[in-house]
Amino acid sequence: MGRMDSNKLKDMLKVYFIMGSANCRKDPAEVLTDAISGGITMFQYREKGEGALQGNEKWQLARRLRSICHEHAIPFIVNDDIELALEVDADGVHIGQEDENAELVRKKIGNKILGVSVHDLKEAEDAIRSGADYFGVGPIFATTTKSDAKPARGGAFIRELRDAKYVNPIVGIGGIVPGNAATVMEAGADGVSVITALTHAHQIQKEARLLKEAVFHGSMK
Ligand code: TZP
Ligand code: MG
Repeated sequence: MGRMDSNKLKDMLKVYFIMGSANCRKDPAEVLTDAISGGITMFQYREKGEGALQGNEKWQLARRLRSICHEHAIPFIVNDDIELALEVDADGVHIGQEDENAELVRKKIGNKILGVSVHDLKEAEDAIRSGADYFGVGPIFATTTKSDAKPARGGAFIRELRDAKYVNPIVGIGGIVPGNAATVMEAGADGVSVITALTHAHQIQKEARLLKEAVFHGSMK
């Protein structure tokens, strides 16, 4: 099989749920199952932050979440940890600018999905040359989930990428909730990725549904 088809990937990125155990207020497996029932289209395991699991515990949770995803035909992506992604046969990896070199990562993962976080046109060009399949762009809105996040820029950089004629899949991240998701799509994103909008929701399934509604049909407000 060759590299992931860009239109298929754009569909997968629509409601991209990201989390690790530190983001969850109950069992991550339950959180993921609820989010899947609400209609998420892709999942990223991102084990970071205070109290994040390490070593064997991290790998075990990764395997558990991966099998839940695969039972429901949801692509399973691993953040940063290429070795883990290969070990659990994830569908792809997501890396930032401070992680392993994208070209090297592409070599290691073969045709698996490669997402790269980009913040300017140079990073975007480098990412594509290195074999990125999609761009992660953020923070769009203010977020407290990532302590070293850059300032929020709204949809400005997504628009800049589209104006520069990038047709590659783009997913926005940072402070996205059902009430503002439509504006991210209007800026030119193919989908939205969220952490706390779902992990901290009182009704995760319902919140995922609202997010999906906003992504596909625009804001209800
Ligand atoms: N990268 C940019 S903002 C962010 C990451 C990983 C955190 C997004 O979390 P939330 O809770 O959806 O704002
Ligand atoms: Mg990273």
